[in-house]
Amino acid sequence: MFNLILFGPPGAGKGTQAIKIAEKFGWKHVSTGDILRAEVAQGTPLGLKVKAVMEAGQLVSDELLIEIMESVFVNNKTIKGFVLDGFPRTLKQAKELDAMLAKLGQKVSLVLSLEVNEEELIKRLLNRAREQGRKDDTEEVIKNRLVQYHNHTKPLIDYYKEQKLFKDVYGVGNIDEIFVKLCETIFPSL
Ligand code: B4P
Repeated sequence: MFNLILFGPPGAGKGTQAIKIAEKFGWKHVSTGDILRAEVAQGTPLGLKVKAVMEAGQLVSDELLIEIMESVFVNNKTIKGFVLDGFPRTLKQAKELDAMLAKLGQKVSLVLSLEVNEEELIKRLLNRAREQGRKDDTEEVIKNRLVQYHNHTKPLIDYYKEQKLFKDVYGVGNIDEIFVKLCETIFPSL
C-alpha cells in the first residue's frame, strides 16, 4: 500500500492535485477538510462542534481528527494506496498516524510538499472566496489559517525530513504541469 501525504500551506493546491493523483494511481483521496465540511453541511453533532472553529480558521482538535482517520483506515483495509490531503497538520497527528499505520503493518511512504509563496496563496484563496463563497476564505481568516500553518503544521517538515520521507515540488504555475512534476517525484521511473 502506498501512503502519500500531500503537504503544504492552505491554498497550495493540495486538494486540486490530490484528486488527480488519486485518479491516476487508483488510490483513495482523503481530505480531512472535505470530511469536516460535509459534517458541517449535514449538521451532525460533529459538524456542530467544529463549525465555528473552522470558520475562524483554527485547527480542529487532534482528538477528533484522529478519530476520523481511525475510521477511514478501518473502513478501507483493501485499498491500494491513500492520498492524505490536509492530514496530519500537527506533530501529535503525525505521531498518531504513524501508530495507526503501524497497527496495519504500514508506514508513510512519502511526504510531498507543494511550495507556494504567501502572496500567491492569499490571491488563490480570495479568488476561491469569490467563486465558491467558502466561509474560511475571507482575508482575516486566511491570515489566521496561515498563522496556524506556521505555528503547528510547518514543524512537520523537520519531522519528515529526519525520516528522509520529505520531498518538495514548486507549486506555482500550470496545474497540469505541476501534476506531472508530482507524479515524477512519486515514481521517478514514470
Ligand atoms: P482544508 O480543506 O484542508 O483547506 P486548505 O488547507 O485551504 O487546502 P485546500 O485543499 O482547500 O486548498 P487547495 O490548495 O486545494 O482545511 C480547511 C479547514 O479544515 C482547516 O482550516 C481546519 O479548520 C480544518 N482541518 C482540516 N484538516 C485538519 C486537520 N488535520 N487538523 C485540524 N484541522 C483540520 O486550493 C486552493 C485554491 O487554489 C483552489 O481554489 C484551487 O482551484 C486553486 N489552485 C490550486 N492549484 C492552483 C494553481 N497551480 N494555480 C492557481 N490556482 C490554483
